[in-house]
Amino acid sequence: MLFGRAKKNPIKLPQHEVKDWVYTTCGYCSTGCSIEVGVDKNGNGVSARGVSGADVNRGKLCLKGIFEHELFTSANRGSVPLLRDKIFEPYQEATWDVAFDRTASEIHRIQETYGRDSFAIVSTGQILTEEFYTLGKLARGVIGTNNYDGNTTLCMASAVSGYKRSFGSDGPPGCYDDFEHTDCLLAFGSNLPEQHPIIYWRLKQALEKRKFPVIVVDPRVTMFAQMADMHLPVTPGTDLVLLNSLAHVILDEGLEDRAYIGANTNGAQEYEQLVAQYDPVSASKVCGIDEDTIRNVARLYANSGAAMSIWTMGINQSTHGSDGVVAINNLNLITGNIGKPGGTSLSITGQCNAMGTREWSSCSGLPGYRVLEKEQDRSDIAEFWGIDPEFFPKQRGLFQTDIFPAIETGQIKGLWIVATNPMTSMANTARIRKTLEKLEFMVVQDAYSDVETTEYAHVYFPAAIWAEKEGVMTNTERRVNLVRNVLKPYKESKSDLWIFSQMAKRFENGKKIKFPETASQVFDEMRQLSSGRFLDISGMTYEKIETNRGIQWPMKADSEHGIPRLYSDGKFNYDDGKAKLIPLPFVDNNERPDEEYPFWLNSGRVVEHFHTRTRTGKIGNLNKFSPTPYMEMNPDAAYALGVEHMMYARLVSRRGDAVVLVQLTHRVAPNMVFIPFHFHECVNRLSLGLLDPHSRQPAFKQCAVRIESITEQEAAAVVNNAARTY
Ligand SMILES: Nc1nc2c(c(=O)[nH]1)N[C@H]1C(S)=C(S)[C@@H](COP(=O)(O)OP(=O)(O)OC[C@H]3O[C@@H](n4cnc5c(=O)[nH]c(N)nc54)[C@H](O)[C@@H]3O)O[C@H]1N2
Ligand SMILES: Nc1nc2c(c(=O)[nH]1)N[C@H]1C(S)=C(S)[C@@H](COP(=O)(O)OP(=O)(O)OC[C@H]3O[C@@H](n4cnc5c(=O)[nH]c(N)nc54)[C@H](O)[C@@H]3O)O[C@H]1N2
Ligand code: SF4
Ligand SMILES: [Mo]
Repeated sequence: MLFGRAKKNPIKLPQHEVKDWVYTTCGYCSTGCSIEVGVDKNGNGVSARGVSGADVNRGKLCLKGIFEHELFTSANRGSVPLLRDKIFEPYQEATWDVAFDRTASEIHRIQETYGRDSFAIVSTGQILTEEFYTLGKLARGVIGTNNYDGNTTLCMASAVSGYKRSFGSDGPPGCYDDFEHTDCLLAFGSNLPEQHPIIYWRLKQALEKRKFPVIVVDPRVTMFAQMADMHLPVTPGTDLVLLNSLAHVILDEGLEDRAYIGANTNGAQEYEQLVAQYDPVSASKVCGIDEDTIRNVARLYANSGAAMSIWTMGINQSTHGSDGVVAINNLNLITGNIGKPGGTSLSITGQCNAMGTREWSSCSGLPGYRVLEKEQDRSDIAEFWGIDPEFFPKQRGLFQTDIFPAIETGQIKGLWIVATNPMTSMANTARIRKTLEKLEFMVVQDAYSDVETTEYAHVYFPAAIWAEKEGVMTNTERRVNLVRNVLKPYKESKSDLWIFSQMAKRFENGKKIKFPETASQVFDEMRQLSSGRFLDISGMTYEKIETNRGIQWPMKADSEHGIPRLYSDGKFNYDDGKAKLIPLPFVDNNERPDEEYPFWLNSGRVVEHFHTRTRTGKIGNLNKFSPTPYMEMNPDAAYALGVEHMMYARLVSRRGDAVVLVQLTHRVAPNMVFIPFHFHECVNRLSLGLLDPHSRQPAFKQCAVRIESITEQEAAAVVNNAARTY
């Protein structure tokens, strides 16, 4: 079957005989689409289709989901554990027992020599929730390191931190169904049509039934901006100023919901004093949006019966990411738009199970939204696991982005990387490379053996991927979805769950704590630990989740359904039940364009690729749409520099340089370039990644670069070199 552009690069779907269709959930983005994998008579995954009765996607899939079955056998899947004494020597194949023994003995040696926290663990948002819970048990209860965190610090940390500051707890309060009820949608730094195509499709469906204004705030003319009623091309990194100014207009003109503010919030007075300073005239000079537009949007939002805000990385990946989230929450609190149909503050999550790690991995504390700082939480979990509560630290340790500098300074000597590829995804590649070279020992656990980070590892654990295993994942709208096991793990690769429980056996506490063998037994533990809590899942079973095509938490033991929205009763998770209105002064600390580095460097994603391309880079029908690193550049800026369309150019920042293919487009302003971050040795060679003070999330979206045209010979040398290394 052929579809897409019939003549140029059509998508080719070969015909296959499908024997069974097996229900599961897509493992790429956080939308959480129900998917059926077609399995042929030899047990191979040969096709995929959306599940029509599923509330999330109603039969649709985006192109990543359509080809997801191809990743089971795509190039360089890890097939057997690998070991070596020194980095850069060739790896030797090993049995699992030898690989586990070597890793456990290195962890013991490092912890005995330098202290328990000198061994760090960095995980992900892309394994199953049961695996997260089990890794948390291992990290917190068995190995006992406090330097344990995930790549979600690159992704959702600002949303988590902002929700906690405003509402007293993490947990996105809204759902996709809110599109059906809203009277105004404000989207910040989110390119929904490319990054969450099926959530976008849900929005389009709602708009077909009932027109309401869509306003997109993004410095770039994204696909989302093109379809919007209003596009606000905000100056990079200044959303906070815009948000404070919107609130200024609402309060100044008396458009706020006084009754809601009075009944459900604290801190109104201090907040009002602060936003009083952000009049639209002064704010427009900083955020680049003219004063009348600020006033119009503020009035539109406040006068709508129900108004909602969504956001993604344009807000989170900023030096004031957490403040940006709190500012969005503030806007919704003063207009009474939390927990009501169509009135919400909904962070669009990134990775398929970034929510699962927030809820259950113990990265920032203990399972089930418990924290290390509370004695009761420590003793509850210690008792449940059967260990001494004193084994737990009394405060959380380093965030992922602080773990790397701690390796640099010698505080951390050993590292276990689970399902993340920092050599490509962290800012300032050269610095990360030097950092990883300093480690005495590193183990990488990944579904692919060719991830760039394995170049610096001593041990490689080949992991099973996606539907080669079973368990749940939580999507953007708190919906717990089931990944049913479709195929056996590839060759000798094993599920992350099995790997964690085998490692536990090699430690003292691992003999005290039970590590159940099956995912459903682990799920039962989580259900027990969730009972009566905010994220109660005690009413769920795998069967119920499959039958309902996903269930939103909370779902108590005696109820038949999940709850679509949080805080509908106006009761928040602070002791007095009130949310906080927090004053947020704007601090301008970004690296900004100047004479030497005159362009903003913006980075993000394209629809056909996922992150560091370990998966999509190997799937022909996806990779062919963007096989090489490229940048979007404004034609006028290019003309001034003698740079041409489809020629190569060099970018230089204070960190390093990169050579990329130029694509001329008016999507970006003359003082900005945009580069998808999917390619190794590209945008993150240049990026700075200043950290947000609350969430420690890097400002991937802003730094300064200059652009140099290069000769064809120079370009050819770089491209040939890149072709050799990939
Ligand atoms: N196809 C595909 N889908 C994905 C992923 C993928 O890799 N590929 N990854 C998933 C993950 S983990 C994530 S986190 C999400 C990310 O989803 P998105 O956040 O939607 O994607 P990005 O392209 O990273 O960034 C979104 C927009 O932020 C804008 N931006 C930059 N600076 C600013 C600013 O100062 N203010 C504002 N308001 N906007 C700004 C950029 O111009 C960009 O258009 O996508 C998920 N879905
Ligand atoms: N410049 C710039 N940099 C960015 C961003 C940006 O917008 N701009 N975005 C940031 C964001 S939001 C994110 S989320 C990060 C993502 O950055 P990474 O987490 O480094 O990216 P991935 O390529 O998704 O890495 C996940 C790895 O897990 C492996 N994997 C997949 N499934 C499994 C499994 O079941 N088990 C195991 N063990 N392995 C598995 C994959 O093969 C892959 O190697 O990048 C960040 N970096
Ligand atoms: S929208 Fe996300 S969850 Fe749905 S098919 Fe595409 S990648 Fe998978
Ligand atoms: Mo992300």
